[in-house]
Amino acid sequence: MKRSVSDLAVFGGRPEFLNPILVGQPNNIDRRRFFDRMNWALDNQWLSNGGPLVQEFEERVADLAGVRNCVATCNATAALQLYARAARLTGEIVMPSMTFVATAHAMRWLGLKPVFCDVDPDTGCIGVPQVEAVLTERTAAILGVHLWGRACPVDELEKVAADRGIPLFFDAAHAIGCSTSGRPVGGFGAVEVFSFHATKVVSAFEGGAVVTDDDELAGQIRALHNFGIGPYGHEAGGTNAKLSEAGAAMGLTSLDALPEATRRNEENYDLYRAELDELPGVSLVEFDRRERNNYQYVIVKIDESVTGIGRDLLQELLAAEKIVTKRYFSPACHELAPYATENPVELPHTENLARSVLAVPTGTRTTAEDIRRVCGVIRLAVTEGRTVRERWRRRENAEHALADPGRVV
Ligand code: T4K
Repeated sequence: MKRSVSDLAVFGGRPEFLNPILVGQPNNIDRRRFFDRMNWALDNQWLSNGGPLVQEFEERVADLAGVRNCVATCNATAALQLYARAARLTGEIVMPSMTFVATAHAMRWLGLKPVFCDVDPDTGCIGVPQVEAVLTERTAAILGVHLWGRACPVDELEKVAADRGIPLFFDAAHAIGCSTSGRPVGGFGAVEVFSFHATKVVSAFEGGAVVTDDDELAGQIRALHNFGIGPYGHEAGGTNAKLSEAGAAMGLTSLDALPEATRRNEENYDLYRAELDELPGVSLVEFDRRERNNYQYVIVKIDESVTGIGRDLLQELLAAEKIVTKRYFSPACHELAPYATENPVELPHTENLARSVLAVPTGTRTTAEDIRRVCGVIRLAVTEGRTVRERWRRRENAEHALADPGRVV
């Protein structure tokens, strides 16, 4: 247990962990079930192109999302693009900047123009006022992101989109197994898109899915993800965005483990809360307990004006302790190339959030003891925030002076 600033690894102390603990560590699965599925696929010599495991995976994802159709894909980025192609979108897509850059890149790659709007400062999601501030006659669609698994205000956004006569769709990469107003994420807007990347609560190694109640649209997306082949062939032709049977074997096994992953994630979240509660300048982004949540992203907010230590320094200090956190999402998309130069905008709430949030390790590999130790380091760093910052500044100045003896510091 570290007691003083000198115990911190950045100042020469022993790192808190011998082996790194990471945000995004894949959740545990039942390996026997996974290998049974893989052996079955290998025995049957059916490895891709909508095989039985992909079909089963699609059925189970559709069930969970409460919709009629699911098209499994190689990742969520491609899934977003498939919808944009199927819907023949051209022009501007209104979306948050507070998201993984994949959301914006997916659209730009197709020649669409991401138009970033600000977010609600509490939820990090877009809402009606933020969207209305940037809607123009060039807006082709609204793309909401259920950030950190917390759903956007779907009903209000659906109304805005309907009033304007433009489609609304959702990047639900973080939100499998979540609900809003008691209804599962998956059935809102024209389509919703899940990610099954290795770091997600349900993983297919790499993978994604488009879910929708629109049978015609689902048919078109299914064709588009397989070179345009099938009864719903599309003038856009098609691409190859299929999920493999190996991915589906993993996805199914990961779905089997979802209840346990959710239970453990919730316990972890509660422990972070208990450990960090009442630490001035530190708060956790809340989950609405009336809803179903997957609790996959535990987001700590740091208010530097109170703690004296900023989020970036805290992250650096944690990294030295072998605690790997992620700044989901900083810089925000509008601050990144190519958007920062192509379409400079100011989004105060987004910028504030992007500067202050840190995703901390959770998932089934993270133990209660790990969390207590992580929180112990955070507590020390924050309660001694001003001392840490000052010592860090002196250390940096000394390093610069060594590198450049003539420099005045
Ligand atoms: N929309 C949103 C809102 C998204 O968050 C994402 C993806 C997408 C769309 C696009 O979905 P996909 O097309 O990927 O299906 C990671 C993921 O690569 C990315 O999928 C995810 N969001 C994003 C939030 O996180 P990075 O750049 O942070 O990955 P990386 O390599 O730094 O790894 C993250 C952490 O996970 C590290 O602490 C290491 C750990 N990790 C990672 C992998 C791959 C492991 O422990 N094991 C692993 O196998 O983007």
